[in-house]
Amino acid sequence: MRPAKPPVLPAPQKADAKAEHFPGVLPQKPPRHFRRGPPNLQIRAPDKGSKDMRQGDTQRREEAEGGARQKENAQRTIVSWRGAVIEPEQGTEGPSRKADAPTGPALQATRIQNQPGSPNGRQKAVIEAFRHAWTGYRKFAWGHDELKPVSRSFSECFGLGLTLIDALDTMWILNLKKEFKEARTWVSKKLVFQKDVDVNLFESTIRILGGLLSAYHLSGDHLFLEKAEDFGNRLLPAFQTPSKIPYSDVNIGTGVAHPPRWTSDSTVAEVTSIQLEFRELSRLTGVKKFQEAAEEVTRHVHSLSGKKDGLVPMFINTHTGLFTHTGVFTLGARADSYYEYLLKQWIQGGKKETQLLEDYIAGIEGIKRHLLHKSEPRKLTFVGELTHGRFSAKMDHLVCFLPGTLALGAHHGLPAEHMELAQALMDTCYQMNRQMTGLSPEIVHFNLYPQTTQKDVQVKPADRHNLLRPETVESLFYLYRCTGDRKYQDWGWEILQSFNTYTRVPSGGFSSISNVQDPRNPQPRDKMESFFLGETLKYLYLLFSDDPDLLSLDTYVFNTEAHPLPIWAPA
Ligand code: DMJ
Repeated sequence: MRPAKPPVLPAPQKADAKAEHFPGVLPQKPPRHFRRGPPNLQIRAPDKGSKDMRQGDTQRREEAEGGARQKENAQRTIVSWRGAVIEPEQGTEGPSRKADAPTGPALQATRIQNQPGSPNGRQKAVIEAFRHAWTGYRKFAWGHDELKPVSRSFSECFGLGLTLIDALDTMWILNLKKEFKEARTWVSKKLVFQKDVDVNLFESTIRILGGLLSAYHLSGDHLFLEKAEDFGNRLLPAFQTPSKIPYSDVNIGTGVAHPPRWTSDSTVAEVTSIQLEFRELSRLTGVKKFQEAAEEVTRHVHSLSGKKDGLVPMFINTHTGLFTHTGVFTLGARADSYYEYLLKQWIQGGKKETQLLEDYIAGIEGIKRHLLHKSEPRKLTFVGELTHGRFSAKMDHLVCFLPGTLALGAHHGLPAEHMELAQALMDTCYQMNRQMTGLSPEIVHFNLYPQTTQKDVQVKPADRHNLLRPETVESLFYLYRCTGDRKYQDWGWEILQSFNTYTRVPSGGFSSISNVQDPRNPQPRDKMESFFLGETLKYLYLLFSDDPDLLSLDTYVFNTEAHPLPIWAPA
C-alpha cells in the first residue's frame, strides 16, 4: 500500500451554520468531539502522472469545464424553488462543529491524517460484530459473493467476491489492518473481470465500482483504481441502447448487454443511481466517457414527461426512452435512490448543478403533496404509495433512507422543513423496528383509522423478513451528525443488540431472518448480504463516533452502498 500523501483536492466548501435554518428545531450541542478513526483518511485527486491519465481527454475536459464553470458561476448565488430560497453556500451544521471546523486545505489535510484514537465502547461492539461476520465469510465463503452462514457455504450472484469488495472501506474505517491487507491481496491476485458472467449494472456499480473507488480514496492504493477503471470499461456496453438508457445487465467478459428476459424496461432507480460512481471514475482517470454516459441518462430523465409533481414512475423503456407502467409512485424499491442521487450529485459537484437540485426539491414537494400521511393512533408520519390516484399506506423499509437524505440536504443548506420532516420520519422508522422484536420487517402497512384498536404498524405474513438492511441505521447516522441528539445513537445501539440477538450465527456470520415478530423463532434464512458489512456495520460505527471529521459530511458524500466518495473542489 502506498504511503499517504497530502490530499491534492482543495478543501471542500464548508457549510455555514445558521441557526435560523431550524425554526423550532434547535440543534442540540453535540458532545465534545474526539478524533477517532483510521489513519490516513484522505481524498485522492486525479493522479496526473499515472499511466491511466489520458492527456488529451483531460485537456478537453478542463476546457469544457472552464466554459461551463463560467456559466454556472453566473447563476449560482441563489437557487429558487417555488418560493423556497436556497443559498447553496449555506449549511446547517451545529455551531460547536463550526468552531471546530477546518478552515483551509492545510488544516483539512492535517486533521484527516491524524492517527486514530481508540474506539469507544459501542464502536468496539461494532468491530466485534464485524470480526464475527468476517470470520464466517473468511472460513466458509472466502472470495465468493455472499456467505450462507447457517449451511456454512456461499452463494454467487456475479462470482466477483462481492462481500469482500463491499467491505474493504469498512475495514479501513474500523482500522482492521490485518483483514484489509488480506483482502487487498485477494483483490490483487484473484480478482479478475475477464469472465463470461452477467452482472446487474446498478448492483455492481454501487457495490463493486463504488467499493473499489472508496478503497482507493481511503488507502491511496492505486491497485483499487486500476481495478475500478477496468471494471468501469466493462460496464459501458450497457449504455449502447437506442435511447441510451442502459440495459439492466451486461456480460463483463463478452461485452454483450441485455435487459431482463421478460421486458425491455429498466428500473428508474437503477439507471439514475450509478452517476456518483461514473462521474468520480472520470474525474480520477481523466477519461470522460464514463461521466458522459451516466449524465446522458440524468439529462434524459430530467426532460421526460410522466412525472407527477417531481415523482417518477418505476420503469423506463430502453428502446423508446419513455417511462412505462406510469401512474405508480413510491419511495421504495425501484424509485428510491433516484431522489437520493439527485441530491448527492449536486453535493458531489460542489452545489453548482442547479438542475439536479431543482429536480430533488421537486421530488420532495411531490412526496409531501401525494405520499405523506400520518398513522393512527400515534400519528406517525410515513411515506406511502400512489397507484393511479389511489393511496396505499404501504412503506418499504428501503424508504428509511429518506430521513438521512433529507437531513443531509438540510445540512447542505436546504430548507429547515426538510430537517423537520427528516426527524418525523426517523421516529417512524425507529418505531418500525421498536414495535417488532427490535428489527424492522421488509414492508409495513400503517393504520389510518382512528376508531380501531389496531396498532400503527401492521405487518403481513409475507413481509415479516429482515435482510440485515442498513436504511434505518444509515439515517440514524445522518440525524446524529446533524443534530447531536444522542437518542439517535441509543436507537442504533438497540438495533445492533437486536442484530446480535436474532441474526448472529455462532459459527460465524449473521443471517437474514424470516420473522421479526417471533423472538423465539426468527427463522434464519441462511444469507448474509454484502451490504451488512458494506453499509449496516459501517453506518453503526460512524453513528457511534463523536467525531464529525471522521468522514465529514462536508468532505465526503456516501454512495447508496455507503462508500464514501470525495466532494469535488469548489470552482
Ligand atoms: C443496498 O444495496 C443499497 O443501499 C441500495 O440502495 C438499496 N438496497 C441495498 C440495501 O438495502
